[in-house]
Amino acid sequence: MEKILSKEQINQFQKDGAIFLKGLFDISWIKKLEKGIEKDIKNPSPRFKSHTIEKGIPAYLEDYWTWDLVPEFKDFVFNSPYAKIAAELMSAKKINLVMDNWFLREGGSKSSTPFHHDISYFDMDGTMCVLWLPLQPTGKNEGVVWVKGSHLWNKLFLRVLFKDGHKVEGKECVIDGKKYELPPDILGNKNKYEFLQWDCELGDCVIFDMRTLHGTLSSIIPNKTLSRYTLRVAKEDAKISYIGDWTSYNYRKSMQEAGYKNGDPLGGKMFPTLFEAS
Ligand SMILES: O=C(O)CCC(=O)C(=O)O
Repeated sequence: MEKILSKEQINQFQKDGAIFLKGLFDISWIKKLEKGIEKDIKNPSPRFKSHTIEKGIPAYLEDYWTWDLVPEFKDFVFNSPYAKIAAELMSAKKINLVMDNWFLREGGSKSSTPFHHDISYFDMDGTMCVLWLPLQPTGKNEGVVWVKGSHLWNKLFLRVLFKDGHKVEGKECVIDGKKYELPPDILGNKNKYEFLQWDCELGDCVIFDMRTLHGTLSSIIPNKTLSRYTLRVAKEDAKISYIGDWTSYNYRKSMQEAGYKNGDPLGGKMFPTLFEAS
């Protein structure tokens, strides 16, 4: 099968923990996802939320795990080139869905994304990556930034809530020999870190390792509404691993009700296979 990415791009992703990819997605996918968000807002899932506490001001909105509720998202998840790109980046034989989200920051919203890494939000262990696909042209000071190389720190940080105030959930602890620490104060020590940030045109994206720290760095508040679709997928080494009490209660409950047990490989109804090397 013909390769989409070069060896240099794959090496860069593995070294930096995030890579900018120019024009990989056809504009028709972007329009489709935009339409998906419009539909989702009109008929949201029970998981839809605003991270902005004050009412009546521009908000920072999110819905997740809606791929099987919104046909536009389902089409993207199964038929866009992402699963194949992810397989190349992670040298995977097989790619399974972990979870989809969208985020929409209304123009003028003061709410921001806390620095976090996605690995601590999920009851899974293994090699995973995340697509960050802006649905409007988004300047490098208007989205999130990535802490270069942070996926290789060999650290796990507690989950931080996106709701204003950015509360850290749970306490420092060791679970199954893995230490979960308080996330570092990135904003208070900006000069200690190297950041990756890119201007994105329509069709451009960033793909990052599930362990790479990212969040809002700039204090500039975009005056236009910006949205992005994000999609997490896993390589064949990923397993179900129920971790601390801070992981999303509803998500875990549904996984347990669907019969997923510790150590199970990904697959089945909730985590379908999206790509398999022939
Ligand atoms: O784009 C955003 O607003 C947040 C994205 C993010 O932090 C994530 O997908 O983990």
